[in-house]
Order: sequence, then structure tokens, then C-alpha cells
Amino acid sequence: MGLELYLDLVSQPCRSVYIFAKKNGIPFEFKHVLLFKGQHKTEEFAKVNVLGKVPALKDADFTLSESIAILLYLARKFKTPDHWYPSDLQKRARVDEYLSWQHVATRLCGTKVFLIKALAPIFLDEPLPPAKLNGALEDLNGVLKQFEEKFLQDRPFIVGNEISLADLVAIVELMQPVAAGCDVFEGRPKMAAWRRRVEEAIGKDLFLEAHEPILKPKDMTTESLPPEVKEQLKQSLLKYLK
Ligand SMILES: N[C@@H](CCC(=O)N[C@@H](CS)C(=O)NCC(=O)O)C(=O)O
Repeated sequence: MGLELYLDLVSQPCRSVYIFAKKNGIPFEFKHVLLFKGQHKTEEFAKVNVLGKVPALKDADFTLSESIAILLYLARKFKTPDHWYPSDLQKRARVDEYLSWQHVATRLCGTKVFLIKALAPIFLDEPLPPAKLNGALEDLNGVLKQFEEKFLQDRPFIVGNEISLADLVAIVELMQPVAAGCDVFEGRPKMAAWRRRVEEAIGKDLFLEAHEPILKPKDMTTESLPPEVKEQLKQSLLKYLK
């Protein structure tokens, strides 16, 4: 059995894994786990990832969760070009620095804006108080400032002149609020120019293909969800938005 990747491209960590695998010609079977159908909560999927989250990887009898671990596994196993995860000690440390920081920064704040603007209206019966969105936007703006000043500075990419895993993980994350109608690149010319470079380095077609499910959502509805799955997803959303 070959490599299987369990993904739903509405999820930003899934997009980083998908783009990385496709861009590097890594052969894999795309296993679609539809979050909006609650397929990540099934017993079958628990055999691949007991945490019930995507992305997940299965390589023969080896299973792995967590997008960063998956990206590094693929980079090492398939010996992808050096610029993705440079062998140079300090360049690699810069990639590691961003990958460590983003969990509680771009990831956390971008996701929150997306959940409040795009998912809360679908799952919740009552609108959230406006202060929730304002607080989330304020946090996101603070993080974007840090991203520009510390991680991007005046460089073409986070680690100099070539794209790395840090840029890939950053772009998919920042597209999440964009998809929810909050264009984080507007009024930020340095970041907008970086986005164009990253899109070009990935390839415009692949970038668009990976982002289509979030930019032109078709499956983001709870209509076909069994009530108990809808309730389960609603509860995880509420927990996240506390
Ligand atoms: N830290 C994990 C996060 C995985 C994650 O939270 N995935 C979300 C989609 S973006 C998910 O599967 N959520 C379903 C749930 O929590 O019920 C990673 O980077 O892979």
C-alpha cells in the first residue's frame, strides 16, 4: 500500500500538506475526509488519527498526524529540494522559528476570525456579540504586524531568496481570514508582494486548485449532517470561541 493523505482542503493545514506533496511530485492517494459531513469523527478515521483531526498520513502501517510533522516527514522521506527545509543550520533554524511561533499566532488568530465570520453563522442559532469579532481582528492585526516586522522584514521570503516550508505554512493560514472576507493583504503592500511571490513559487494553478474549496465553498453547509454530528461540531466551535 502506498502513501495516503487524509485531507479536506477547507482546512489550512491540509492545504499546506497537499500543495507540498503535489509541488514535489510526491505520489499519494488523496483520501477526502469531509469535515462538514463529520467524517473526521468516524471510527474508521480514528484508526488513522485517534485525535479525529485532519490532516493525517498513512504510509503502509505507519500513521502520522499534525501538519508540521507530516510536512517534515515528506521532506525527509522524499528528499525534496533543499530550499523547503534548508540543510544550512541557521536557515533551518529560521524555518523552525516560524513553524514554532505560528501555532499560537497566525494559526490561532487567523482561525478565530474564520470561525467567527464564516462558521459561527452556519452552526450557531444566535449571532455572536460584535465584541468577539472585534477582539479577534485586533489580535490578528497584532500578529500580522509581528509577521511583517520580525519574520518577513525586507526579504523576498521568510528565509531569504527562496520559498521554504515557513512561507507555505504562512500563506495557507493567512488565506483563511481572506476566505472569510477579511483581506489581510489589503493596505499591506509588503505582505501583498510576498503573497504574489509565494503564489508564483508554488505555481498559480496549484495555489488556486488548493484554495478553491475555501474561496468558492460548496460543501460548507450543515444540511446533510446528522443532528448529533452537527451538535458535536457546534460544541467544538463554541469551545474554540470561548
Ligand atoms: N495542529 C494540527 C491541527 C489540526 C486541526 O485542528 N485540524 C482541523 C481542521 S483545520 C480539524 O480537523 N478539526 C476538526 C475538529 O477539531 O473537530 C495540525 O496542524 O495538523
